[in-house]
Amino acid sequence: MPDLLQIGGITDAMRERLEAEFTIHQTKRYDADKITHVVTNGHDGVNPNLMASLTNLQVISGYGVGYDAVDADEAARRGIIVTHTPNVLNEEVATTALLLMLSCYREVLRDDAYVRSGAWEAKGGAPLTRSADNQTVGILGLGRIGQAIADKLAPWNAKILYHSRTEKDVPYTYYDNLTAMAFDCDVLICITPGGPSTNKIVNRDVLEALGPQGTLINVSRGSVVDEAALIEALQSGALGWAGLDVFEGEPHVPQALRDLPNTVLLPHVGSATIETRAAMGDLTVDNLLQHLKDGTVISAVPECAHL
Ligand code: NAP
Ligand code: 8YV
Repeated sequence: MPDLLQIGGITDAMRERLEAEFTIHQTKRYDADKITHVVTNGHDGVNPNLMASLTNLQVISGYGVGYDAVDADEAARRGIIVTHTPNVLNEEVATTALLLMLSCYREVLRDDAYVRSGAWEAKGGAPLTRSADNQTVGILGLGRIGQAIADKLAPWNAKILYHSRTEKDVPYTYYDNLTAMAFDCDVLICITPGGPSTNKIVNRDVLEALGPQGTLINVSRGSVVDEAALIEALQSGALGWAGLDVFEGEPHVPQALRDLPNTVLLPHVGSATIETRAAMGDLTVDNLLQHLKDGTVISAVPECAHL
């Protein structure tokens, strides 16, 4: 059986299907020249030294849509196909973005604590919150998930603005400048890929443009937002609220972010439901099994689509 290197965890269902077709290696005790396939995840990816050491590697199958932890250009240069799991998680990640936005607007964590602490009985009704209806929402990255977020915002009667590299044929207002969009919106939702081209593009200027009444939602990658600038803006009141699923050094989350009352923090669970993770796991394995069968894959990343 061909040799598969497993990086990071996989589900029991994935293991069962993979074990039937591959010898799975999880430790450092393997013969690098024998490994033809790798299964990994969006966080661990495959580091450059490992990629270079696996001289007979043919496919890297990623459990996740974001592949910033793999150098896909270098993989393509080496003839290695990188695959990912687009589309099957669009709705879940969009739901997570909405969950964070609604939690910030309606102060869900504060009010939950209000009930649990007995403050309701002791002090009476909780302070009022802000309505999430009729807001202007700027989407940074109107791709597969960005479009699902726009669709899910419809019942809240949101006005949608967007910034991406290219203008799309959509009924929303395009901004070629992120700071200008941040000036014009109440909520900025980040859903671009990570990597060098988006590194800290949500910087101090963007956060200040979003302003004291503004809300930042990040479900993309921690690297997209300048976290130090974000903490300062939230502490000073230059930015109103932040709902974050991803962080620069996750799983480490700076104490300052944890201490702030105007943040809602999630442990990178954008796609983390039983149903969606099962669909992602199936596609991750399907890519590997199809490659064994006929040398093709289902969902190569764009950089490897020609291989
Ligand atoms: P996608 O369909 O490729 O969409 C990406 C969007 O980002 C596109 O609109 C693209 O613009 C835009 N973009 C790329 N580089 C940009 C740049 N430098 N400046 C401005 N816009 C840029 O990807 P997707 O499937 O929606 O996934 C997006 C990302 O979400 C993933 O890569 C991953 O990092 C993140 N994600 C997070 C979770 C989570 O658990 N929190 C789960 C899934 C995905 P163009 O169309 O103009 O190229
Ligand atoms: C995964 C993600 O949790 O798909 C992505 O890009 O960020 C998440 O769905 C991550 O890739 C870990 O596998």
